[in-house]
Amino acid sequence: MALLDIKVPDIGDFEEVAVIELLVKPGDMVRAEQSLITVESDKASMEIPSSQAGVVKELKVRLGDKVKEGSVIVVLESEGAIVAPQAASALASAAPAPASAAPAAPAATGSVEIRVPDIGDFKDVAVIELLAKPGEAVKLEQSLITVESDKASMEIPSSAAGVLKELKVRLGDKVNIGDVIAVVEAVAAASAAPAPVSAAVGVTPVPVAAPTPAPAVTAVPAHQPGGASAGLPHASPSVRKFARELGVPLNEVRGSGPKGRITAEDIQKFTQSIMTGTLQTKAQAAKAPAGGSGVGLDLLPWPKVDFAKFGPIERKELSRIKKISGANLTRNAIMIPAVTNHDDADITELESFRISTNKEHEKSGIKVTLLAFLIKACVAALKKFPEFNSSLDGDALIYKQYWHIGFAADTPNGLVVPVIKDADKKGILQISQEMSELAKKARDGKLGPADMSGATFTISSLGGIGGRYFTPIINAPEVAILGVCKSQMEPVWNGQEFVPRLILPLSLTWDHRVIDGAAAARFNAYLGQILADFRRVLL
Ligand code: CAO
Repeated sequence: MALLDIKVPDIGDFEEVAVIELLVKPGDMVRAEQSLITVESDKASMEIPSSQAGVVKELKVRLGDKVKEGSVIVVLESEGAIVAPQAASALASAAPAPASAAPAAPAATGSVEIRVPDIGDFKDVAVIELLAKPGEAVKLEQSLITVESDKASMEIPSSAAGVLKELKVRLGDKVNIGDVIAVVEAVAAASAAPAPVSAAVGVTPVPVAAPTPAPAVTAVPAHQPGGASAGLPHASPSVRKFARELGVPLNEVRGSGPKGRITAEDIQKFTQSIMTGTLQTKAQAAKAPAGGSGVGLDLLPWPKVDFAKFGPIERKELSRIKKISGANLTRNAIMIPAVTNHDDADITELESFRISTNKEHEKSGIKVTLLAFLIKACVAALKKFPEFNSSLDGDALIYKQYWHIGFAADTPNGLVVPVIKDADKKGILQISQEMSELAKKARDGKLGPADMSGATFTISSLGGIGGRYFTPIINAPEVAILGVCKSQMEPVWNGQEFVPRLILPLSLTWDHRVIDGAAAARFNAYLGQILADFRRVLL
């Protein structure tokens, strides 16, 4: 065992380059040639590999640090003999293009053959990306293809501005120095050098691969908006490889790294969004037939509107609660064949009982709420119609022998659903008290997972706010939810005359895979009867 400093090799004209990615962490086993960090100048990015196999003892650099030739980046516990740190100096020939070696802008008209430039030790490198299509206008230095060896990947730019007439290579083709990769119908650039340029012009000098270990270099990656590579995805070779392995279209991934660089994590998140169905690739969207294929949702992609075009805007991130509940609500709204039945309950007597009870218990500090009565009434209805207190498990129903009732609570950060456990065993006073405690915890953002789990049925009450009826979304894996709106005095025909009664609007949403319309109508009717006269619970 020996401790070995892995240093930045000779990286050509690069004076000081920024560390933009850490690819290993202390404790990681690394292979010889495995990339340790990615550095970037304004001309290129490159991965600095380890010259030895071993275990990372210490990372000597942090994101944003500036490094240059000879800077120690990692201390490695090497398994082999100590390797002279200068090993990396063999990289002299791996120097990427000097920053100053920008190509002379060629002025050419007519067909220009674009050839693979001198790419050093590379032989038979594979074409891994086609970055332009025939018919497209290409700028001078715009990358046309990406090639990759096992050491590095690089983009081959066009040496002429014009229209791409023909691509001479296909994905997977192997190319060598001098091979024609494309034909561009060139237009003379105003700023072009007057000297005539032969058709097979030399392109932007590109980084040269070196004997082992070579930095993996992405040529022409300087990702400056409006720059030559603007519009091209900005990612290191290993990230590109990772994206290719997963079939992720890089140009559809939003980079979260510095200067919009795409990181491995961005690729993972993109893949997750595709897998969970929250995102579609352009190719998937294009394939979606108008009538749907029965596979997935085949939805159109989400409309992208530049709102700022129409007026001033402000962008604010969704709260954590909204992000989590949004994903759940979307799944529940899409996956459950839900139906909502609206009904009314006469709560005239119940409300006067509630008011008198509150007067009686004034000193106790407990406020008896309508919601507490609703919870008790729902428990009675759930006991009478047990499928409303069930959950789907594949082709089976799980009937729960407990009655835990969730209630939606509005908080400054979004909607949460605390749960009154064993509501069947508790009285109205206890439920009222627990509800007020849970509602306070909810508003203070102090609810724990235990406070919000285990519900068998949920009530969403907007009664204190207003409205008539609404269609609540079922809180899966529950199979029904009761929405309650504001009660109001209404004239009700009692057979002889209209009498003023306090009417409570109810909206019951139910999962049609589990519950039938008739059962839902019966559930609502029974709930209404109990709310009208709680003595019915005793029958
Ligand atoms: N009809 C008429 N008035 C009602 C009522 C109803 N259905 N329900 C409650 N009220 C009245 C109460 O009488 C009380 O009035 P006073 O202040 O004059 O006594 C007032 O509204 C507040 O009621 P409350 O203290 O009983 O509270 P609540 O049970 O209505 O609400 C809670 C508690 C946590 C449910 C509520 O704060 C809340 O967050 N509601 C919003 C839930 C929600 O957002 N649901 C939508 C989910 S779908 O997006």
